[in-house]
Amino acid sequence: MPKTLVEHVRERHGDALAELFEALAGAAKRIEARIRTAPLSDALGAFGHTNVQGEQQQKLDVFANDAVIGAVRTLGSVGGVVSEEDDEPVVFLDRPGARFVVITDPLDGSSNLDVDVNVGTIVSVQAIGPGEDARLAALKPGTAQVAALYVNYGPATMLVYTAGRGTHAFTLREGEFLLSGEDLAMPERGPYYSVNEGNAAEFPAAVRTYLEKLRDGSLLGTKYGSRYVGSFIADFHRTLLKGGVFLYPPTAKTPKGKLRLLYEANPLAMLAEQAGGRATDAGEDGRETRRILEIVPKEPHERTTLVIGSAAEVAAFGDVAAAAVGSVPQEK
Ligand code: AHM
Ligand code: MG
Repeated sequence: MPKTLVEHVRERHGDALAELFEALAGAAKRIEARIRTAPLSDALGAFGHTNVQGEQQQKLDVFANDAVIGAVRTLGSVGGVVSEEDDEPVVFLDRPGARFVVITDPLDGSSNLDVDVNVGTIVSVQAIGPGEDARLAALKPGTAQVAALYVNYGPATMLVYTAGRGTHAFTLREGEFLLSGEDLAMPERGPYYSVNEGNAAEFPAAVRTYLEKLRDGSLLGTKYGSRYVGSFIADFHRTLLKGGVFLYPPTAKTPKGKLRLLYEANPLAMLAEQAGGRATDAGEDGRETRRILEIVPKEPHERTTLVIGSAAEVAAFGDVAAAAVGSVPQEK
């Protein structure tokens, strides 16, 4: 019998993190059960509220958010939750023993729900120091993350986590997340790039050049294929296992990128790096690229551009972006 998630975390990282993971895995199982039968249970469709991102909340967004918050609320080790779905962080009062703040996108890719395409849950865990406010504790660079995980509700439901000692995968079977891949290593390079090419006309010149060179094989010696689900977890999970690169560059609509630093880019950047991959921003505004995990956040819902994946492709993007710095006159 393969090791369970909780056993794995307890052995490597101790009781407190294992207890937190048990709670988060419990939330994932509730979300999974609800998603699997959603078309039969009136669980699909809009909830009728727009979140702080200006996006229509789906009923399942609200269910997933309640599931995550409800699961960790009773743990004395958790001081609060920052969620994509809540404008303000939820702070649990009177928690002298709080060690963690949970930062989450409870149901990422929810616009794909109505068409039965993969969605995911993302969690980043930051440490809270004695007396530290949960909101401020969340506003640390990704290098300070204690742990990161996602759940991919795909043909199999898989939970992938790191707590700083490798990236490990677990598959849900009969109510238990069981170890199915230990110390995952992202291929050094891969066959695919993944980007919403519908926005290509709005991408900076460096991004367009990079994609062209991947397609024609002049950058890394092979011609790249294209894959894009439009669910970050599905696109990242494929990139983790097969290699390649996922990009969300600036667009006219989202000049600072679409994805959120704290609960989308940071946790997946930690998982990528722990598997030998890399993650940077797209070096917008005529700057060179920055490592995602070193960006100092200013507010919980801030966005970033993102280039994440195998070491070779992300490094090559950095080279193309650096060559473009200074070649385009910047507006004063
Ligand atoms: P969401 O958090 O509102 O679900 O939005 C995030 C999703 C990601 O899952 C995905 O990578 C991205 O939006 C796709 O955006 P686009 O449709 O612009 O390509
Ligand atoms: Mg989301």
